[in-house]
Amino acid sequence: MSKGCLILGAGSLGRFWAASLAPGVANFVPRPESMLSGQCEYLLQTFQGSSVTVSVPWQPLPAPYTPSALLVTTKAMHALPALTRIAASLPDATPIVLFQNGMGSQQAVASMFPERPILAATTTEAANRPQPDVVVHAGRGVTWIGGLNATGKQALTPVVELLSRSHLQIRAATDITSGLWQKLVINAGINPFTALLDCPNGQLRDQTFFLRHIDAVCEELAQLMNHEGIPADAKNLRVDIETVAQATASNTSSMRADVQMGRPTEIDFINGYVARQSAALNLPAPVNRMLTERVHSITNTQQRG
Ligand code: KPL
Repeated sequence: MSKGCLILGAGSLGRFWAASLAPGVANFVPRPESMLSGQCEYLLQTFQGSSVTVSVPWQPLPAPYTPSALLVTTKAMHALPALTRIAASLPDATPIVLFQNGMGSQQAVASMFPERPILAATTTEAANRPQPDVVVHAGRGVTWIGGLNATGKQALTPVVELLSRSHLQIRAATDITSGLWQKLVINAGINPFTALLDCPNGQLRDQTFFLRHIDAVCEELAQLMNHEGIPADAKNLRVDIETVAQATASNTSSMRADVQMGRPTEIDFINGYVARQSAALNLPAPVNRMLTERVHSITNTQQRG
């Protein structure tokens, strides 16, 4: 077993995990074409409010040691392209742990690399990056990890042990796909509405547009989940969504933040995934499709403007 854990994606989530792992364990993988070397330095504002300076080495691949795992903390749309570019320089046995929001990108990685150990994680830890060199641990939560394929399941215990060396709560999931669906429900019910209405999570319950459409979003989700063998009831899904929106009332959702910063959003892996999968199964999902189109249209307008 080696000491080095690689992290692909040095955004808020990647920096948060690098800072949380035991000192000296994490290394960021630079993009193959980038000339990055030396240390990536930034400030972590802990949940208790103190500031800690963090310094994480950039480790071009192949690494001079056997990596204990590769954590992929990119946005959903970058996960497969980024992994494809580094895969030849990564040992076949290195467990790959996918931290993406939504659904679709994890399955694409698992089918592109069927022989590699692939795991997925879903977390309720909240981290944001108000400035390029500052990461804020905004909310404490639990991180569930589970194998997506047979070799991923075999790698679960060492990966959970590795990540448990952080101060965070890590749990092994026997069925991570259900966990991914639960997170998808929350993101599908909060993220597009907060992005379109430009409001924090806690204000959704006062918004006519949210109140008009949330039941249909939940019905379309429940219909698809039941079809995929994940038992779901639309009314309970709405309760789950509203509970998280209130628990994170002052949060800016990741999608609202992306729109505010003019970055591409993960809508195609959230409501867009629900709309596409439903269409493929001949199930109606007009509201998830409408939300996907509206989020696309505000980000397209930004790009033109
Ligand atoms: O995960 C989130 C996100 O912003 O992507 C929620 C749970 C909606 C919290 O903001």
